[in-house]
Amino acid sequence: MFSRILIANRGEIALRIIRAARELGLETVCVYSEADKDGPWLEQADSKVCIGPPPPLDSYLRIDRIIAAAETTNADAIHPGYGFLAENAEFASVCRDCHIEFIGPSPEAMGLLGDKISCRAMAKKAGTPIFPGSEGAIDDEEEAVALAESIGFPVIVKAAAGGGGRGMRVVREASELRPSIQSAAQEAATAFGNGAVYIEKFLERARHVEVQCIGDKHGNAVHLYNRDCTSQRRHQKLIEEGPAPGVPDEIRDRVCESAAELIRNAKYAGAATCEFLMDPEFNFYMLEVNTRVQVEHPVTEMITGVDIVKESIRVAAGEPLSVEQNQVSISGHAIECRINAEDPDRNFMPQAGVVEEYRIPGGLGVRVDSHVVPGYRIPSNYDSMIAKLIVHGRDRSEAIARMRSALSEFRIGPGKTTIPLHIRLLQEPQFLEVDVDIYYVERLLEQD
Ligand code: MV4
Repeated sequence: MFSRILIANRGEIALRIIRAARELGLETVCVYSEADKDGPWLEQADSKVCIGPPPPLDSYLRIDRIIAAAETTNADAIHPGYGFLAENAEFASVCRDCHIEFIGPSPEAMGLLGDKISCRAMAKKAGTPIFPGSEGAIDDEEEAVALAESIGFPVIVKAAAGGGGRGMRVVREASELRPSIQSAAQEAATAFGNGAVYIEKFLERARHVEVQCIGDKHGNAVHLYNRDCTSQRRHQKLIEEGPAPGVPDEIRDRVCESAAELIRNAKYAGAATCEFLMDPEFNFYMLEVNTRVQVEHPVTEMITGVDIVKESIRVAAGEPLSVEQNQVSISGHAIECRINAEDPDRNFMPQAGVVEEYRIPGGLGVRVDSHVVPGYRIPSNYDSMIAKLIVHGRDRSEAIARMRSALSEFRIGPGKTTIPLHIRLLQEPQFLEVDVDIYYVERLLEQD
């Protein structure tokens, strides 16, 4: 096992990693930017190193400075958290070259699954269902038109290096295909330095279901069941829950096992999430794989009891997974609401500034993952998520009632937050009846 790990992140996930490291008896080093010099999580770390000014490009994305901080503090490993450098294969590779363990997949596994074209090929081999679409990158527009005709419109053009909705074009008729391929490729080349694009059948009405997986360096991989992340706005998730409600057990087991098989096939070590779209008849198709620990990982921790962050550190150190598939089971239901410092009534305008009032809810089955304390100043340079409220109940209706109670107990001010929006969404008949698709929140918000 390691003796000291460096945390290349900030906010609630930095605190989450500190907690896991401490339980494992490891020391922690936090790197931080000048904007975060008073960050409450830094008080929980054993040491801290300033790596630059507020803009992420000058601090949390500076590979050279993070490596220098790890070397000067004698850290054996680096946990990247989510965002920033978490899915950067170059960073994982530099860590390896510097004999520092990257707590996540190898650069090879990250490359294979992080590139959406190669991920589709891997999924095909593993038997994980994918949408009908192109085999490799589109290199001939003539062929692409013929393929789209055979799949049937609508199709969607996506960038191999894309994700989170960037570089996508929905194409509804043949005449639009060539211009869409060209503009998507152009956008992807500029944004990601990789202009490769592919096409897939476009699914109009779908839920977003994902499977939490984790693999070790001994060839083992398990799934920790699924989550539903359909409640989103502009690719920003608002509510996540697990297990995905209303999915028959037999379907749930098939989607989960097919995801674990993909991770096992890729010889993947670390936490991974396989994203799927599921249609109203419960057909499912893999979208992409996230090669990191996700914001919503606590949902899975609450229903399985597996500490995903601790497990990710253990497998990076070469230890085998602490659980086998037949030891993983679902207990009850969990829901997470992302509490963002944003004003939903003003187009989700970020609310930077001092949090004067901050009182968190508690009680049976209530968990708050947050770095905020009263008097904390939210910097304007980073993500606006200031807390995650996660509840566990014996079933979905108990979890919903518990979440509504906990949301109404939460006091944050004077800035606006997404709490009132969550209270509203948890009363929506569509949410309660799981009559949802990936656009339902946006449609609801358009109505007011
Ligand atoms: C799709 C799709 C429909 N059909 N692929 C959006 C982000 C990226 N993860 C993939 N995305 C989509 N891919 C096919 N073949 C619809 C989306 C999509 C979406 C997916 C998940 C969650 C929210 C979404 C919002 C808009 C579009």
